[in-house]
Amino acid sequence: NDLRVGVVGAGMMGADHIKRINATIAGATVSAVVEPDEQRRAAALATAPGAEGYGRLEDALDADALDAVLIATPGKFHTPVLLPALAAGLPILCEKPLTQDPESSWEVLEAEQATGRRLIQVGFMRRFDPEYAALRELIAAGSAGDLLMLHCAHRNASVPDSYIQPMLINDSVVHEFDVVPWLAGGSIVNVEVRAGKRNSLTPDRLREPILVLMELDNGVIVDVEMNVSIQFGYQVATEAVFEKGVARIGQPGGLQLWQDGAFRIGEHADFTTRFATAYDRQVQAWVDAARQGGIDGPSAWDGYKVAVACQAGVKALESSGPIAVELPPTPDFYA
Ligand code: ISE
Repeated sequence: NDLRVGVVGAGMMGADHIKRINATIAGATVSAVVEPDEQRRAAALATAPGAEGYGRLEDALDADALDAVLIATPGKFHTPVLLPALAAGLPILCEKPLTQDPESSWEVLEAEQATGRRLIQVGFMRRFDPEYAALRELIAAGSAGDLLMLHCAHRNASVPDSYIQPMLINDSVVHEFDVVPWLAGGSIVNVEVRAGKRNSLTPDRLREPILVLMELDNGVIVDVEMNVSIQFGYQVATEAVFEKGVARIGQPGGLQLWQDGAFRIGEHADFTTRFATAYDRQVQAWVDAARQGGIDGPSAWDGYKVAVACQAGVKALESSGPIAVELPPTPDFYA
């Protein structure tokens, strides 16, 4: 039997996941679309034959319309969806961030622990990107020597009107806060943000690009260029510096064209194509695990750790110098 997935939130990511589940993912179908906005709900339902529409998750739960929940609302709406989904004992794939701050993330951890099972997978999809996975293997294998530094570039062509200054951290660098420790095998001890010359093309409400510096407890240092008005396209790339070499991921690929005295290669316009393979692999891994009642990917504890790093990152955005990232001991449940 297919896993009946309820997708909560039918914005850009929700609509993308609905299409993905019905077209690409084996063993799952979208059975419910939960979206308060009627127009968006209708548009999503038109792409999901057989699915029922609901305004609230509770109504879909009352109708026994789903076996698992994919949460794709903006981060500030995650807690009120996570709590009833946990109470119903359903496996959950929650788009990043887990929640907006460490306090609410802790509340979610407690609710998950009360169910006695790990039910929440957080949508840090970069862990499912083949190149990130290859770099992690290289680091772990040690064949190029120890990892010393990571230079990360995180560039968006532009951002929507709803994107405000703290989202540079909470919505964007949130990914590096998860994937950097996953790659480098340490945890973040502090975060610093430097803002240099402002891009005159960025919206008035933003001051960027920014340079985010992180120090890990294993001595590795990391810089992230966070840039959301780069105009030309979407680019997420990393250069890893080892004792005996350098590795790069996220370089443009595909068709190369020499014409009219110039050389061209394509670049992505946004994350839906750049990380399409990662999203596919992430959702398939989750569906396979959810059919057995579990998860297969970043946990709620990973989500909590990132929330703590984001809180330090936002503080760093508003002050000068490094801000410490202080984590409580890992609860036994997540050890
Ligand atoms: C967006 O919300 C994402 O999650 C993308 O992966 C990220 O690159 C972008 O900067 C965010 O706004």
